Amino acid sequence: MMRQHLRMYLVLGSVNCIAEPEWVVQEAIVGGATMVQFREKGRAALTGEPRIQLARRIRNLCRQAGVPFIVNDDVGLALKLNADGVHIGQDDESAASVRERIGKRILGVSAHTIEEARRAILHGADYIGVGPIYPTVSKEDAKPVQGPGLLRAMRAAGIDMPIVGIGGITAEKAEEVVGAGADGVAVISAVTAAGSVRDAAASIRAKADVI
Ligand code: 3NM
Repeated sequence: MMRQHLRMYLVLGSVNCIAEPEWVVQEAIVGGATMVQFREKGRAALTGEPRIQLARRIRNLCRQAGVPFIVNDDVGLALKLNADGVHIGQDDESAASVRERIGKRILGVSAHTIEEARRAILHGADYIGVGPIYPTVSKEDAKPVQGPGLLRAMRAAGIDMPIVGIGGITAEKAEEVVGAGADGVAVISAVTAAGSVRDAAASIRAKADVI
């Protein structure tokens, strides 16, 4: 089930969207997004009550569509909204401690090396996010580009847990990412900045579905 949720994973916050984020989420779900992460980060990000309200509205859209709703980095918000899960990076609270706080909810952890992936599994992650696979403009503090080779190396090292690739992924590149061993692709700009959000999500989903 987790692998299917990862197929076309939309990540977004208000700063990534030209249009209303709720509309982007709705259109992306119609196009075929299989999971949604609320990631309200960056200099112009919402804070306080407006941030919570936006997260709640996106959660409601996801719930209506039966698509899991994940909160980036903020366990308190995830619990407050009864989100389906939390995604954390290597610099955030430890995976083991987040697992304790969220119980059976989905736990995603970003991993940039085989060792980080192994540790995330040990600490109870349900999936790992691996990136940046390609150059990205959406994350200011992104690590050096890994290329799809890291996905292949992780699979070759025996890591068989659900993996989603992230960073600079477009419809043209999605096939290469799943071909290298990812269960799916996580995208921000290829969907949020597309002329047609719905068509962009649909074409990425079609490419990610080839496995
Ligand atoms: N995490 P886009 S790359 C949120 O490497 C995020 O862990 C990354 O955005 C990582 O699809 C990234 O626009 C940004 O490139 C992905």
